[in-house]
Amino acid sequence: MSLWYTETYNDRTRTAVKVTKTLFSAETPFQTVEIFDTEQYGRTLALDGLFQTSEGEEHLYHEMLVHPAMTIAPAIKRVLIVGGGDGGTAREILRHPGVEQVVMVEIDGVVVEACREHMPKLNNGAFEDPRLELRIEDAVKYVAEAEAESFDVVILDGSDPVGPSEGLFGKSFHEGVRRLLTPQGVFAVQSESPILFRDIFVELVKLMRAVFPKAAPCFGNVPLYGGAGWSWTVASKDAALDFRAPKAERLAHVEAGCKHYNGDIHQAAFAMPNEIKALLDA
Ligand code: SPD
Repeated sequence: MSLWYTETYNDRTRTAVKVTKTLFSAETPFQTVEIFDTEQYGRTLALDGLFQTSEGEEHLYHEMLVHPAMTIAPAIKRVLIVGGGDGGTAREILRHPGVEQVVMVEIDGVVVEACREHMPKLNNGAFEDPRLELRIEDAVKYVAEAEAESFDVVILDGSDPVGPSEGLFGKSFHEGVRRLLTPQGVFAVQSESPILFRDIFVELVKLMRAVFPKAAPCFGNVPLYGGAGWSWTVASKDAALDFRAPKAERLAHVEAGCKHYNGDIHQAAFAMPNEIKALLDA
C-alpha cells in the first residue's frame, strides 16, 4: 500500500510525495523523526512533518551548501558544522583534503543514528573519518562557549526556523558564529526559498549583512523543498573576499566528484535576480 506524505507550508501551498514504505518513525525530545521510501526520490527524511533530504536529490542541496564556501575560504583547516545530522554536509566537507578537523554539533542523536542505519549513502563513511568529531549537544550553547577565532569555516545545516532550529536564525547566534570564526573566516547557511519563504529569506540575508562585513545569497533548486527555488547564503569576516573567485586547486579537486556543483555553477549561483536585489537593498 502507498500513501502521500504531504508537507504543508501555509494555507496556500503544499508538497506531496508518494511513500511506499515507512522505515523509521520516532518522537524524540526535540522532534518527530521519520524516514520513508519514496518512488520519486528514494529514501527520504522528514522532521516534524517537514522534508529534509532524500537520497535521490540531496546532492543539489549539500553540494551548494558546502562548496561555494569551502572553495572561497582563505583557510579550511578547522570547520564547524551546526546540525547536519544526516551526514551529507560532513561528507562533502571531508572531500576537501585541506580539512584537518571537523566538529559537528547536532542536537538530536536520533537523527544521526536513524540516518546512519536507513540512509547510509548520505554520510558515505563520513562518521568513520578520524577528522570528524561528532558532538550531540545544543549548538546555540556550543557556539556561545567555543573558543574565539577557532574555526576557519562554519556551515549551518539546520532545518526550517521552527522547533529546534529556531535559535539558529537569530542575531545572537550569528554574532556568536562571527566571534568563533578566524579573522578571514567564512560562514554558509541554508537560507530557505526566496519564493515560497520570501520573508524568512530576506530577513536572514539582511541579518547576515548586518552581522558580517559581507554576505551574499546564491541560488539553486532542491525539488523536495517545494520546487520553487532554494537559496544558501555565504558570509565573510573579510569584506574584501571575492565570493566569485574559488581557489582553482580546490575547485578542480572537488568538482570532479560532484554531481551538480562546478566552476560554472559557482559563478551562476551568485547571479542576483532583479526582484531579489530590490528586496535586499530596500
Ligand atoms: N525545508 C527544509 C530545509 C531543510 C534544510 N536542511 C536539510 C538538511 C539536510 N542535511
